[in-house]
Amino acid sequence: SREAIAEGAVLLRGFARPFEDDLIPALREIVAQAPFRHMTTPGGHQMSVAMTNCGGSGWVTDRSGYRYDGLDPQSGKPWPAMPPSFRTLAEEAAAEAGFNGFAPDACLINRYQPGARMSLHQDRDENDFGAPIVSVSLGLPAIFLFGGLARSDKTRRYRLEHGDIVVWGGPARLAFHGVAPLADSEHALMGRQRINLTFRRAR
Ligand code: MD3
Ligand code: FE
Repeated sequence: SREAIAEGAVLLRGFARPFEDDLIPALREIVAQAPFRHMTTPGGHQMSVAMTNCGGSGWVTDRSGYRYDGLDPQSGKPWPAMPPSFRTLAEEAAAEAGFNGFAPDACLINRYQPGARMSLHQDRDENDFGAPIVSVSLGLPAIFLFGGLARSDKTRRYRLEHGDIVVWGGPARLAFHGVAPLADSEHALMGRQRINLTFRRAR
């Protein structure tokens, strides 16, 4: 199903389900090369969400700031390549939402264990805000908070479940958003965690 949640933002419920048998093993291989880690924000706080990346550019944060980097700072090696199944899924979801020709060069992989959250923020470390962001939810459900262009704008809540995809483009691209603390439960395929893949055109 295709549900407009704001101008430029489209929710595709269950769109990733036909891909899960390819995504989950590919994810395991990425994590074997570039393990999840809790990065430090410029303010010196450790994030409750653990992260890794695949693709030519990876999002990183440390005391010096947020940036995209072609190398994993933990290993000094390039991030694992973006698996064909990841790229195809992101391209097909973007096209379904009206963004033909999306060519992501970055896939940030977020791991939420029970209690992990992401406070309200904007994604503005990318070079081209004309490209959408495609986000894929796997595992436990989460309450996603979607606000407006000002931090103080009221937020709406969406429950994102395993297999759901949201495509964020146009005027929604710079909206404030966040994730409420993950409730503890067990998912049949993914266990006690939520994984979110965010595909971006970063550089
Ligand atoms: C709305 N991740 O990694 S994905 C992030 O579930 C991030 O892990 C969340 O926010 C997560 O930066 C939310 C949904 C999402 C991603 C990017 C957006 C929503 C967005 C950019 C603009 C507006
Ligand atoms: Fe974000």
